Amino acid sequence: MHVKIYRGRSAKEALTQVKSELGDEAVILSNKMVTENGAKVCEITAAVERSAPSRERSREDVLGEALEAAEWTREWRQIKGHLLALMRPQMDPAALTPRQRLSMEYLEREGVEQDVLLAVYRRLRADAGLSILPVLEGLVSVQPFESKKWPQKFHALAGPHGAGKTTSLVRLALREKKRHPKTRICLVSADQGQGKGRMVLRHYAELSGLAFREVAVREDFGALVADSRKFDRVFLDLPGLPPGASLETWLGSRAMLHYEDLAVHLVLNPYYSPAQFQAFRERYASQAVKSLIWTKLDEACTFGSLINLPHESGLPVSALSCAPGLTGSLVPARSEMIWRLLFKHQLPAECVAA
Ligand SMILES: Nc1nc2c(ncn2[C@@H]2O[C@H](COP(=O)(O)OP(=O)(O)O)[C@@H](O)[C@H]2O)c(=O)[nH]1
Ligand SMILES: [Mg+2]
Repeated sequence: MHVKIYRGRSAKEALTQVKSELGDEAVILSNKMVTENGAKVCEITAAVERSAPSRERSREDVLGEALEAAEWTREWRQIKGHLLALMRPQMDPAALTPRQRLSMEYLEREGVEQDVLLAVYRRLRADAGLSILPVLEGLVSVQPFESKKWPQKFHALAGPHGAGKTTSLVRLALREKKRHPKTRICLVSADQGQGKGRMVLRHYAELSGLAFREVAVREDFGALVADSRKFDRVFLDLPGLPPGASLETWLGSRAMLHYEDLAVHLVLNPYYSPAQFQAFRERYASQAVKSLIWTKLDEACTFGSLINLPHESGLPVSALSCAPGLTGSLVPARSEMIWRLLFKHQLPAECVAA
């Protein structure tokens, strides 16, 4: 096995070096922020099996590689001691097979929360032959953002400031337009406080020959619905909400809360702190929210939140974004993409290629 350390100003920069030198088969052994000449840099230790046969490896092979990489195991044990011994009394490490235990330790290191680990533990304990992947697939559902899977005409993107709502909205609309050129699309800015986002939307609507509307007050949404026979798909850009505000209240005040042909998608970055996730979960909790869109995956160093949030909210993941550009950087989610991110820190191939 060939092991090498890469450093870059961002995880993306370091990953690009890994990919160009070691190729797609590289396994990420560790990923951390370090200080170099007084500046914070992302340091990635990667390895590649030089003699590995070039056959398409099964997902269990990929998982095995990640779990058996001795370097991270040693490093992690030194830092944390034996994880399961420290965990709640409900979890008896002896009840798991060594590989199951290793999988649990890996998840802990990725930032998967204790209550999720407990749910995983319960499933694994019940079946010694059970691998971690089907358990995770049971915890995180996926509903790819494709027109067949999302019949609603109205799609709104909600989430914190800077999460990537406006760019994701444009990307979803452009993707739809490219795949189905005849689809009549309308972009809607409901982001009254954010002049820039509104201008970006209007600009892209004009450039791409899409309709553009605004929703400011309660009556505007009703007018949009009345006018919506002209459109097959309507994408709405919602504002980031300040502390104390709630999405339910905001949607209610625009007569959007109970509108059946509307799906709201919550746009989040995977590297928010647990406290921020908690605050956003409360602020954006709503029956109207139907999926999660993860953006800025290229800037994350660990991916435990990709398991935590879907498990806690019960929401499926609909799309993943891993670059700031507007074309090809956002892809409909697939289950495999989630576990490749988690266990290999590998961004979706379609996304990287963009
Ligand atoms: N690196 C990276 N940047 C992104 C991604 N998605 C969005 N961005 C950038 O994040 C910034 C904020 O995005 P914007 O859509 O304006 O966020 P909003 O405030 O939620 O509408 C912009 O500079 C985007 O280009 C992504 O997946 N990766
Ligand atoms: Mg915006």
